[in-house]
Amino acid sequence: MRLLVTGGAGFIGSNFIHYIFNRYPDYQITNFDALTYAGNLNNLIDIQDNVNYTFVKGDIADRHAVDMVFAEGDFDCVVNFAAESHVDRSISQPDIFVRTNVLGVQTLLDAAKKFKISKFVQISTDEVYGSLGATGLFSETMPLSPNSPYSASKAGGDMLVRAYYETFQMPVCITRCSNNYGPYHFPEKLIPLMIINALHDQSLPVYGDGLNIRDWLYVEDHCAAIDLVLHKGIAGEVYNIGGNNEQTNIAIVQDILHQLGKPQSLIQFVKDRPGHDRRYAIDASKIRKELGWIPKYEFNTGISTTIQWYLDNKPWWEEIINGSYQQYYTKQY
Ligand code: NAD
Ligand code: TDX
Repeated sequence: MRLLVTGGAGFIGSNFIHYIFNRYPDYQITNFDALTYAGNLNNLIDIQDNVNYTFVKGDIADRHAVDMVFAEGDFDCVVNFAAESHVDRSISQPDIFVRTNVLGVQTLLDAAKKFKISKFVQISTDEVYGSLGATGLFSETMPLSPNSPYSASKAGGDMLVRAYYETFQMPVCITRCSNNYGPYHFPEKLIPLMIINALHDQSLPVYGDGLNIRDWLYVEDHCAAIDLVLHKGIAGEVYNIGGNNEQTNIAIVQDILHQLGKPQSLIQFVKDRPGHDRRYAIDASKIRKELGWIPKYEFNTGISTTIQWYLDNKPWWEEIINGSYQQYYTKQY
């Protein structure tokens, strides 16, 4: 298999490349990534010299660069992780989200069509469905109702993938996963931010009342689901992915402080995120039944493993928080 992974230097993409290498050591992987602030080749340092791994720096919205990588790669399949992924940044700077998450997807689809790719997997998100009330779950047949510029741009990408299936019969699948956590998670996101702030005895900024709910999944379980969709997913189908693990933000933050032996007084309630979705919860019965996906990690195990990873990999996150990310974070508060 010759596989193109776009956005492979980010959080989930780099975990996915590791996952695929462990499971299919003979696969040839090309990682095409623009190396934005979120892209980090240190995530892949252990495989950078592997003969079956190639890194190409490039932008998915740059047609020339995309055509070049497809022409050289002779790929069988594409998995697209490349995206602007942080909701807060989409509120202050929506333009780049539309460029990458909509135009970038269309550019990749055109190349996949031209080079007759046999499977294109678009990595989307549960956020395209909008926000839930106290009950109910997101199912694949629900109308899309995105509330942030991030989720609206992801929904735009999904609509193009759908349209290329309907119009050109392209072999595409879409996955919509809930919140991931685990190694290599960029420290602007809730869980790594809270771990790192706690380790520095800095305040932990909880938006609003802290009672917003997310459905958390350990990243390796997400990778296993994508593996199944890549190999067995039916063209034109959407697969929801989630671990039935709803948590309020405040419960997660309290747990992190408890596990690190830090005082709960570090919690600071701050101004709410505009348009903050109240609750996400996934019905993943389709991928469980049709593709046989079973998540392996309980939240208790996954969160402890994640906290330990941040304790063991201080140089990885120190390099990030000492760089340009610091300017963004200082501007936030
Ligand atoms: P991330 O921000 O950690 O990584 C994104 C990667 O894409 C980075 O390596 C970045 O350099 C690259 N990239 C950005 N713009 C690019 C462009 N124009 N061209 C090429 N590369 C570009 O994101 P993540 O958390 O790993 O998310 C990966 C995908 O999974 C995204 O599509 C996201 O919408 C989706 N997703 C994320 C979560 C989550 O909880 N993190 C949940 C569900 C779905
Ligand atoms: O400092 C914070 N304080 C806080 O209370 C941050 C960064 C977040 N939060 C809250 C907002 C959310 O309710 O925690 C929750 C999780 O926030 P994020 O980590 O920013 O994730 P979220 O907005 O839920 O989106 C994530 O999951 C779906 C990813 O960033 C998306 O890329 C993915 O599609």
